[in-house]
Amino acid sequence: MTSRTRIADLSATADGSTVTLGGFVETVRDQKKVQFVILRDETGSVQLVNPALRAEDEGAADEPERRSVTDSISALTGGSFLTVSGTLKLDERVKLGGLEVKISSLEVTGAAKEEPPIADDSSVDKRMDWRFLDLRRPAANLTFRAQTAFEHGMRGWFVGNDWIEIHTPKLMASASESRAELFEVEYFDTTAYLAQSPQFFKQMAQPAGFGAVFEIAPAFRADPSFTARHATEFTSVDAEMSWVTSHHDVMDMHEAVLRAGFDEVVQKHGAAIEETLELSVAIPDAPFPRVTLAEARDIVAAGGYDIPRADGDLDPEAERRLCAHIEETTGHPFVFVTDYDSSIRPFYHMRHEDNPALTKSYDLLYRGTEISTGAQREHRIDVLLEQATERGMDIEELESYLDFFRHGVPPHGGFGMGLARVMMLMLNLSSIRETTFLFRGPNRLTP
Ligand code: AMO
Repeated sequence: MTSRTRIADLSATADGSTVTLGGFVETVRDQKKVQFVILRDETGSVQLVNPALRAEDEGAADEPERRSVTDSISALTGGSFLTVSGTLKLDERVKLGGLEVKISSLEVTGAAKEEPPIADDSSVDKRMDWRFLDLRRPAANLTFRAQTAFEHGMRGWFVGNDWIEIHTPKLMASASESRAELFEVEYFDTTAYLAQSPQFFKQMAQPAGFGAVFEIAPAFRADPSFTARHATEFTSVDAEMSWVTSHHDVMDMHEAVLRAGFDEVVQKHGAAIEETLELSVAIPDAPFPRVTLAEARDIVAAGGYDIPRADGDLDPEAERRLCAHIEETTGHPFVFVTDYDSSIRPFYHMRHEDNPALTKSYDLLYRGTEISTGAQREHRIDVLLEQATERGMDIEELESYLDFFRHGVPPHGGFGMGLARVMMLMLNLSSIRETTFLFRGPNRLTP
């Protein structure tokens, strides 16, 4: 293992120390009297300096070494990985962090054979073609650090509250959500489907007596959309817990999980996000605003917008308008929209006792975009069967799911949330392509 100092740790290292760094070349300035290299590692960047040999240096013991450093720098290609040793000099005049390293030895450990094919202003598609180089951008690096903290904060909440983490199969015998968005996979002499959601399996943990479970894992949707918020493969954060009395219990839990995630991001990276992305991330206040779908429709209509969808669901424009209204009136960037019509919700959502036309469900919107769906589930087998039949579901195909409800199951509910969507909105980025490590869409399967 190469022993090296991470660039972020240089500022806490004593002036005059000998340090070894490892990173990639961001820029080279090869001047007559002095050479400068900006080296970046996963924590930051630093200026390396190599003064030119002077007449009086000739014949000195270190002359061959210094000559070789100079020649190596002259031949450097942008993007090459280097190991560099040198003397740390704290110098306030240096723009980059007030320090620089005077090179004593340099090894090109991973040479770039060509200059980088992309620049910061390349198109998103081109950047995605060269994603491993695109990810070298400090903002991209920070995005995934923030995501790590966000997941860590949420996982910390789940584990701290004694939840069980599960890993459910991504190969399934039947659809769990709409059949329209299903990927089929040849599976020996039969057909399997890629899981659209861990919905059935996280619910199965309830009759298993697990109490409360979560999963952060891939989900697949054969959705041909090219929007900023759709992928064919995405990371879904799923939670499901027993003993809920309504979808409001699920929302209480959901906002606590989110706040724990945000808390971790703010603590670990709030300052860096402010500096690099020029935005301030705040922990959202609880409780988050909650409006019913009927109220949401009224709010949007009062703002002069006619929702074009025949089924009465909010379209993306209505979601944007609703969020803008909530933000304006409450200052809150999130809003739960509750009590969706039964006709536009999956068969497994529980309906209101006193009004079966409405479900005990919600969508969570953040800055104008849906990030999550949640609900109390129907756990009474006779009612569930009725709802599935009413929907024209293939009951035979559902048998193994329906079995979960025939041997005793507590009331339960949960949510599924797209990780990349939350990160996109939190960091004010334009697309989930920016917050997905390797994006998968209808015409993207590489790299
Ligand atoms: P739903 O289908 O609404 O609900 O999905 C939940 C959340 O997953 C994210 N998401 C997507 N992200 C990127 N690309 C996609 N194609 C995509 N599709 C969905 C969104 C969405 O809000 N089983 C239910 C959840 C539950 O009730 O527990 C479900 O999957 O952020």
